[in-house]
Amino acid sequence: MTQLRAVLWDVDGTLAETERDGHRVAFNLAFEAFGLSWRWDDARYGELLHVTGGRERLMHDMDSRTDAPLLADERDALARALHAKKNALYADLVAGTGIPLREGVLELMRECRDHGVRMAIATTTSRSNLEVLLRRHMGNRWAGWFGAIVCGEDVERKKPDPEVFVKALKALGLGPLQAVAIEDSPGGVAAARAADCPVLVTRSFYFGRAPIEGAIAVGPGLHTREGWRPALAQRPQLPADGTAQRVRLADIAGWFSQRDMIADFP
Ligand code: XBP
Ligand code: MG
Repeated sequence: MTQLRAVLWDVDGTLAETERDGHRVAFNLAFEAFGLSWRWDDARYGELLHVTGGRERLMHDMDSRTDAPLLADERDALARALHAKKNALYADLVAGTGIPLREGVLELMRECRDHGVRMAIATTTSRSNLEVLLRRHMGNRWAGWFGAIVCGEDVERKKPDPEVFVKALKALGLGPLQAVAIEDSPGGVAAARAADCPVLVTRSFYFGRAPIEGAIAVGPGLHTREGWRPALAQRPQLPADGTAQRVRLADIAGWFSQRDMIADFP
C-alpha cells in the first residue's frame, strides 16, 4: 500500500486565521493610509475571498465602485500600491501583536518531522506574508522544515488552479497520490483535487459553512478529534505529551489509506 510521504500545507486560514486577523485588517488600514473611505467588513471580505490573490481581490472590488479610477492603467497602479501597503502593514501586524498558529498545527508539523513525513508549503499568498508568519512562530530557520515552498509569486495561475500543488509535488519529487494537502477553502480543495492530490479540510472562520467537494476528511481543526467526518475514534487517555485530544499524524495516515473514499461535505 502507498505510504504517506508528504503533507502539503495551505497558509491563510489553515496555518492561522490570517485572513480574519491579518489581511482584512491590513487592507482596511491601507485604505485609510491612502485617504480612501473604502472598508471591508467581515461579510464583504468573506465574499471577496472567492477571488484569490490580494491584488486581484482589490481589482475585483474596484469593478463595483463608482469612486475607483476609470482608466485601467490607473486602477492597476492603485491596486498594486494598495497591495504593497497592505502587505507592509500585514507584516507589522504579524511581527507586532502576532497572529497565533491554529492549535495543533505546530504539533502535527513536529510529528511529520519526527516520522520522516516531508512537508511543503503550497500557498498563493505573497512570500513576504508567509516569511513573517513562520519566522515569528518557528524562528529564523523555519524554511528548513519544508522540502518545498511555493508561493503566489511562483505560479502563473493562483488557486483554484492546481499549479501551486503541481509545483510543490515536483519539487519534492513525489507523485500526487503520495501526499495529503491540508486546506481550508473550497478553492484550495479544488486546486488540490485538480492536481489529483488527496485533501483534508480544517474549517476556518470565513469558510466555516462552505460546501466542500471531494475531500478525504473535513473537520473543525487539528486541535480536536471531535466533529470530524469521517469520525475519529476518541483517545481513551490523554497522550504522554500532555496535549489535548488533537488530530495526529496516524489519523491523517488513516484517512490517506482510505483516499479512494472521497466525499462531498455540503
Ligand atoms: C490566500 C490568498 C491570498 C491572501 C492574501 O491564499 O488568496 O490572496 O488572501 O495574500 P492561500 P496576498 O489560502 O492559498 O494561502 O495579498 O499576498 O495575495
Ligand atoms: Mg487558505
